[in-house]
Amino acid sequence: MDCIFCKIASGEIPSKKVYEDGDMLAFYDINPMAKVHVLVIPKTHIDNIDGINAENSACVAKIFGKMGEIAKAAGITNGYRVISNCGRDAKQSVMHLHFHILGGEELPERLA
Ligand code: DGP
Repeated sequence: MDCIFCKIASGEIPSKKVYEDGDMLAFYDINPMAKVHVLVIPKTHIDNIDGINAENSACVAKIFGKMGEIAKAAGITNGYRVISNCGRDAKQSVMHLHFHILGGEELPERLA
């Protein structure tokens, strides 16, 4: 499968990493939408939120369990927003489940 985030997860495509373990990777977004913009992905390929099920949801729970630690490691100290675009109307551009962490500054009331 030709998935850019699978290639980032495997290290085939380099990224600026914030956190990594066997199940997930957090790295800086190439096109930041806030002063700090990190993407968190499961290493296992899941297309998007619609692809989460009872068999693969443990990695998603683990990602959320680490979200605060990742935000802190990226230098966020005063709150953050987590977004996951799912499907065409949401303008999902990379078909590998990812969670945007946005922060490092006061965010507009509505970014999503
Ligand atoms: P979304 O629109 O929710 O599918 O967001 C995809 C994000 O992925 C977008 O903010 C830009 C980012 N992105 C795409 N390609 C790369 C890449 O090769 N490296 C990094 N670091 N980020 C990427």
